[in-house]
Amino acid sequence: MTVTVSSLIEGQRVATGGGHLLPIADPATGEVTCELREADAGEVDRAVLSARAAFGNWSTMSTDRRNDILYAIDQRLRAHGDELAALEARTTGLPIAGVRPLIDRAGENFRRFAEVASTVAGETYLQNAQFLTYTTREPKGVAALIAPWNAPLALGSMRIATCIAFGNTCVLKPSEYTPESTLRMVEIMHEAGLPEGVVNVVNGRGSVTGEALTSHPDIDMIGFTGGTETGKRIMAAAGARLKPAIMELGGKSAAIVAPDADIERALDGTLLAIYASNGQQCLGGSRIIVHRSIADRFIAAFVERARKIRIGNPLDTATEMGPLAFAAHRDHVRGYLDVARSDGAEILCGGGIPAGFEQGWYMEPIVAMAPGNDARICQEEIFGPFATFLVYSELDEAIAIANQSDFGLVSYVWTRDLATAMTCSRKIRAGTIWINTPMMRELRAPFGGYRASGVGRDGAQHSADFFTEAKTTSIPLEDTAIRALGR
Ligand code: TXE
Repeated sequence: MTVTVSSLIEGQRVATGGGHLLPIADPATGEVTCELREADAGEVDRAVLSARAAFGNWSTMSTDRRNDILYAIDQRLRAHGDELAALEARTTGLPIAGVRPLIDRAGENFRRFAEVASTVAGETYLQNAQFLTYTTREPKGVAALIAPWNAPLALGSMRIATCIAFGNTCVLKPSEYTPESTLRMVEIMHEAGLPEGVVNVVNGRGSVTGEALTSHPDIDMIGFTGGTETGKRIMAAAGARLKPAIMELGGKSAAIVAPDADIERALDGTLLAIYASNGQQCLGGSRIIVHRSIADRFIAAFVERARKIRIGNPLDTATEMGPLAFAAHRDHVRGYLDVARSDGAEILCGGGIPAGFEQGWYMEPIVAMAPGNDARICQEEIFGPFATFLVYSELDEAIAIANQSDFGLVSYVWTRDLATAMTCSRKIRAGTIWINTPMMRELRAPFGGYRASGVGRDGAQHSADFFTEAKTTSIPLEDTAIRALGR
């Protein structure tokens, strides 16, 4: 059965419209199960007008009242957790065991940023004895938000929560490969009491719907999570209209495994960091840099574990790796097997189509040994289950390898030595350093990338700074003299 999806404007799914029809296949079977009716520029314009119309009430609603709604959204998303997790897993190919906690995380995004909004305060300045100066923060306006296909609900809810918690309204465009789950999430948000027009969803290709949205004259800022090349195009559109943009882009993150590391924990952590979410994550630890003294043992154990990863249907709770999101992306990732060989790298395992999974976009997790960090497989974001090993002797060499990258999103360090940990924390040029842990998010802390990994930071005060305007007001405390001209 094929469903047709399109936009959601003023709290309602848009049923009619002449937009281009895009077939969307189920990643596990390759069969078309959904048709996306693409929002054209006219539909995008309606969505922006809806967000603008809703901005007046939403931006002037008391923070406490807004927070009541955000807390209700958190509760209702959690209450629909199983439904949303099944929809997200089926339409993205992500194993449901990994997706289910991400739905609670989506709810938490609204709770956390409501908490931040309830603590936003201004400053007062009395250093100039003649004046009282104080600052306030105001909602910025209507945001164009663009989300990717690798974690539609976790990343889409982060974009929405950081925007509306501070009194803004928005139009969100999910990826054209995974439109369904975001529509359902936003419907549930309205059932929780979200006023119509605060969050609108338009679906379609980036080159059509995405460009119509980011270049719309009546948007005030842009929030984007996606690839670096697309990020450049969106920042160019923002620059043309002088709109602020926050960008969470690609990565090619290093995981350093020191000789004193807890080997079992480092194995678990490095496997998870590259193969979780079917390897499709910007913060994937794709370059594993192991100390020479433990390299043979560690890599052999890693390959043995990679070969045993349970490949299966994303809706099966035992599945550890499902199909990649769409056919072209699976081909893109497998294409790097030839790149690796031309790099002079050695493929240690994986890359084939698992027996019994010829339907859909399945592939075996890949492990490669690179000849050096200048290899393409070490420099280019593959964005799939493709782990690349490098070997080092001295810590400064490992840090130099980690930093020799266009990207700088996150880095992982496995060590029991405090000096090693602090040296890596200080010297690795990446937005987040995880020591002895796989990825974890502290939403109160800033998150974002150096260099090609992004512009700006999400998280607590950093999101408040981006999504509000700071205003300064000064009032004389006494009759101050004013120079009289022209008397
Ligand atoms: O995502 P795109 P793609 C990386 C990863 C991947 C590469 C390309 O390396 O291989 O990006 O992936 C919308 N104006 N990541 O092409 O193009 C698009 O419709 C406005 C990392 O699948 O970045 C979608 O909604 N919007 C990333 C969103 O941008 C445009 C997650 C992301 O699409 C647009 C995904 C335009 N001109 C991919 N062009 C992460 N950081 O997690 C596209 N879009």
